[in-house]
Amino acid sequence: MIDKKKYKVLFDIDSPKDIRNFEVKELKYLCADIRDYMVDVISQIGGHFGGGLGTVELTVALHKVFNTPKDLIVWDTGHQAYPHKIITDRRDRLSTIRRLNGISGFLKRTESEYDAFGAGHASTSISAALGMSVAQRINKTDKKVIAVIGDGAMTGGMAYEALNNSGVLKSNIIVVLNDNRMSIAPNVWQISNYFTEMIAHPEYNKFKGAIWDLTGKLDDFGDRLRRVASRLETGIKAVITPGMLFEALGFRYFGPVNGHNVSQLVKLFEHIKNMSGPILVHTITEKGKGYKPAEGHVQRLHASTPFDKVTGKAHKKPGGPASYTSIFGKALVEIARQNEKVVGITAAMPDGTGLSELQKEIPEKYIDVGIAEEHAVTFSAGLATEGIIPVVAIYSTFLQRGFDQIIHDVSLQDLHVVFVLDRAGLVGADGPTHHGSFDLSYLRFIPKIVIMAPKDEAELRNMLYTAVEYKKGPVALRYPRGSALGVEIKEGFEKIEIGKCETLIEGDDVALLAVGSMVEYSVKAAELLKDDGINCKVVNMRFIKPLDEKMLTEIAKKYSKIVTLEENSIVGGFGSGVLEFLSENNLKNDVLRIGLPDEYIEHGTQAELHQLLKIDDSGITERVKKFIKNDNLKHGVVA
Ligand SMILES: Cc1ncc(C[n+]2csc(CCOP(=O)(O)OP(=O)(O)O)c2C)c(N)n1
Repeated sequence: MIDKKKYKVLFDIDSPKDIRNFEVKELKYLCADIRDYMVDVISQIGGHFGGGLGTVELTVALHKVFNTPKDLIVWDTGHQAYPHKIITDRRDRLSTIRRLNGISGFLKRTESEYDAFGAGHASTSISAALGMSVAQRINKTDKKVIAVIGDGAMTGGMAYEALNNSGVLKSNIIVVLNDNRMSIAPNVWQISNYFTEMIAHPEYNKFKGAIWDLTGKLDDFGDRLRRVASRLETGIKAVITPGMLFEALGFRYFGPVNGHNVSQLVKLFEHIKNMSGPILVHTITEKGKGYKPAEGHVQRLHASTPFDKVTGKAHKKPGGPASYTSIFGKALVEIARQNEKVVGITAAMPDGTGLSELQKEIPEKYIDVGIAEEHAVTFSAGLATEGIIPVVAIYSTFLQRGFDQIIHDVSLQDLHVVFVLDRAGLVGADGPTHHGSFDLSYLRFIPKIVIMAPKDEAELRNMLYTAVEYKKGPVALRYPRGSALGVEIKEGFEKIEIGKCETLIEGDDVALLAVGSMVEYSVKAAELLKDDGINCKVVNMRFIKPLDEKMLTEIAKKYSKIVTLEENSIVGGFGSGVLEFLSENNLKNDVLRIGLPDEYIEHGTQAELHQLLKIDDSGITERVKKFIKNDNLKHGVVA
């Protein structure tokens, strides 16, 4: 329960308009309240945490100076926008964040008129804001447009494409670089080293000799700076500032400024608000600011399950089976120890993907490329040309970013790259921006690629081994978020025959062909259906590509009714593959495709969503029963 009386001003505010009536010196009370409120609420329910604590002053200053919602603030990625949500009509619903029917953990246009642009995936803000700013010109309107982007998101290539384009278009756009030197893990943004060295230098813009010396100490960038400095030197005066990079791209650079000094921020935004052309404001902030336990553990408190407010420690969860993520992380270390060619690649998600295990055990085989999934894929292709075996661990949803690279740089050249897609299927609280709903569809039509999905953690280990040993071209391995099944894990690894499925249960009435996470549900459903006198054959397909065509033909000849089950969109996924095969072979079975419907699925727990979509054991049971009775022959539609 929240005690409203303990907050000085937070509950006097109904919208940012009220903030505009505050004296600047009063804003610090609001900032303190927002911080306290975030700690009070998020410690009880969990959610993204550290990022938002770092953007409190920035958020208040932006809403104080700019006329939102008319003026447009575009938040990058979105997890750091909780303070924005609190002061823009969602304060009282914060306790529902990321829960079924509650508000989203990210920005969402349908949720509030203050959310100018949806977010969830990183590095989109400058592009979107630039589009909005050009629209002002075309529409002859005068809304201000502000993008707020983190230093982590600045490791993504799209941010530079947008910066470059902003300079060319000379559009009126303000980019606020929220630099806390952290991604989820410590950031790998090379440019931040440049800032640090520049800023740390006591007289960096006074003594060009000192700067000259400094640029010489910077590796690659040093050469470029040296060239630019030398050109400037021949002009009137040679001055190098931390903003030179942005100045070169056509931005006016302001900073670095203390992003926790709200009055200074207000003053600065007032000063630049009516300037034309691209402007970059560089704020230095601290993730977890103002909450001691988070200041010490910013990585842990990027997002957290409910935690103890005093210690910052997450409440103990009851023990259970290890997660697929950690099983993968450990298996990769074992494989990398046996095979010196194997390296692990992450796009800024060492913990999320389990690669932190490799980082800890064999650091020289671990590479973090930043939030740069496209680059991760082509970089891996380059490694593969030289006989290295890259294991690229990227969440299903984020690999969408590397789609063309998988086709053009990897598959077309038959390069052996192993893609490991964690969070394949519904991820739960992160919702539609993060669900891994599409990977089977966006990978399946790529010629020759091998796609597999394990039914449990023992199979995951063997599939990883099989993928590393495969050598002929790209292999993708997908598995869901969360705990594995707790099955016994044998020492060592076994190769699995490519394209070979396994039958788990024999039965004569209907065939359930399942992949990955749906295998367990199918086995349970088969048990339930037995009580109704329906005997199911249950097959763990293992491979989405190549399909086990021999087995499929046999099944199609024996069973008039076939059910396909996958935790992927039913459009273009495994079930579609089965239908294509049957059709091409003139096999005319009735097929029910069970999977994710052709729509975006909101947030909720994984179990809640599975139940709602009728893809859990009882949902499957109900739908198969109807199917058997011929009530539900509309292929693939949620009954
Ligand atoms: C394309 C993409 N890849 C990975 C992620 C996962 N992710 C969420 S937040 C984050 C770190 C962002 O760092 P930064 O932009 O500096 O923001 P901060 O958390 O420091 O405020 C990452 C890697 C993502 N959201 N989008």
